[in-house]
Order: sequence, then structure tokens, then C-alpha cells
Amino acid sequence: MTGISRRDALKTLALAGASLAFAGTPEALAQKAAAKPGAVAAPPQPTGPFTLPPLPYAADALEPHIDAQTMTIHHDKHHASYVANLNKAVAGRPELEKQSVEALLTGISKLPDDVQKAVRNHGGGHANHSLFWTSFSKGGARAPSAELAKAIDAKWGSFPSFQERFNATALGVFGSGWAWLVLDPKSGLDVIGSSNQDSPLMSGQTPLLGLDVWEHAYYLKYQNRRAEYVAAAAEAVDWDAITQRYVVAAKG
Ligand code: MN3
Repeated sequence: MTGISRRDALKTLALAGASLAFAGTPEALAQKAAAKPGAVAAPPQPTGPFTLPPLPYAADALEPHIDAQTMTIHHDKHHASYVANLNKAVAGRPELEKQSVEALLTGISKLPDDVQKAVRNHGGGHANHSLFWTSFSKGGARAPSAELAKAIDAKWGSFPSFQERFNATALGVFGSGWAWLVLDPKSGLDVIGSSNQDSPLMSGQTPLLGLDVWEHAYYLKYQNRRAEYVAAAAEAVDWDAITQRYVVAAKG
């Protein structure tokens, strides 16, 4: 090194590193764009009308049944992506932007052909996951109560028989999908499976409990052992929340 000490060289490198790091921040990029006369900013990504609801508990609240890393990635990445893609699908269509995701799914057959698939996949993904997070809790009731307990007994004989049926349905979903406890307006309570992000709302049923059996919901902790995940998740279901949904849905 000629004419420059090692210490100065390190200092210069450190400064260059710091300014490079700063150059890449969103604030720095925005400043740069604003400073350049005639610069055209990139079109903003649609940010509404749908938003990612926060997890209703800490990411590790459901451990050991569902691990914190899975919860974080599942919520912050997977669910966020359904929300972003749903916003893209309805962007510039005020008649769709003003509807709730539940209303979009319930009325999916009346939507324009070119948005049906996006609403089915991403609207379904948004609605299903929103219900999913609020179906569990750290310390909630571990069995249904009151009216829902009676209705489950009337339909399946007992809560354990229902549980067996629900878990078997979750195991029987081929590939990616969901297992559901739904309220059907004609036939009452039912357990069904669905593929991909198909929502029971599309067939007029009210979802009460949904279990995500996509591999992204369990693979980090359980790998291919879906049965272990299904059994563990069943132990974290907040039956107060499910009972409350039933009471509201049964009133119609
Ligand atoms: Mn999922």
C-alpha cells in the first residue's frame, strides 16, 4: 500500500460499506427518486383494500403443537402473499374493492370470469387463514360447549367421534387443502375436505373450524408426518371461538 495506511484503508472501506448499505434502504431509494428531476417512480403496489390481520397471539403461543417458526413464515409470508395477490386482482374494480372477502367468495359465481380464479385462490387463502389463526389459542376451552356441544353429539354421537371424523378427513385430503367443520344451511353441521384454497363459503356453507393441511402449515416441524400435526393441532383448538361462531351462524 502506497501513501495510504492500512487504518485509513479500513476506514474508507467501512465508510463505503455504510453508504452502500444506506443506498439500498427504501428511504434512500425514495430520496434518490425524488431528487432526480423528471424521474418516474415505479407504479405503487396495490396496498388495499385487503390487509393482513395480525396474529392474535405471540408466534410461539401454540408451541409445542405448532412451532413459532412455522407460525411466523405461514402468517408473515404465505398469508401476506394471498392478501397482496387478492389486492392485485381487485385493483381498479371499485365494485369488487368495496366488498368483504367473505362476500366475494359467497358470490363468486357472479364475479367477472377473469377474476374468479384469483378470488377463489387468493381470496380463499385470505379468508381461510384469517379464520385459521383465530381458531386456536394458548389457553382456550378444549371442547365445545352449550349449543355446539349438543349439535355435535346429535350429529356424531360424541365429541371424540366427531374428532375422529375430522382428523380422518384432514388425513384424507390429497395434496394441499383443508379440513372443515361447517354449518350447512340445509343439512346442519358437517365435516368436509377442500382442495387448494377453496372456501366453504363458495358453496354457501359457513366455516366454523378450518385446519390447514398444506405442507407449509407443518413441514418444518413434522415433515411428512401429517397425522402427528393433525393430532397436535386438535389439542390447540379454541373451542370457545368455534362455539361462538356456531352461535352466530345458527342464528342465520
Ligand atoms: Mn396455509
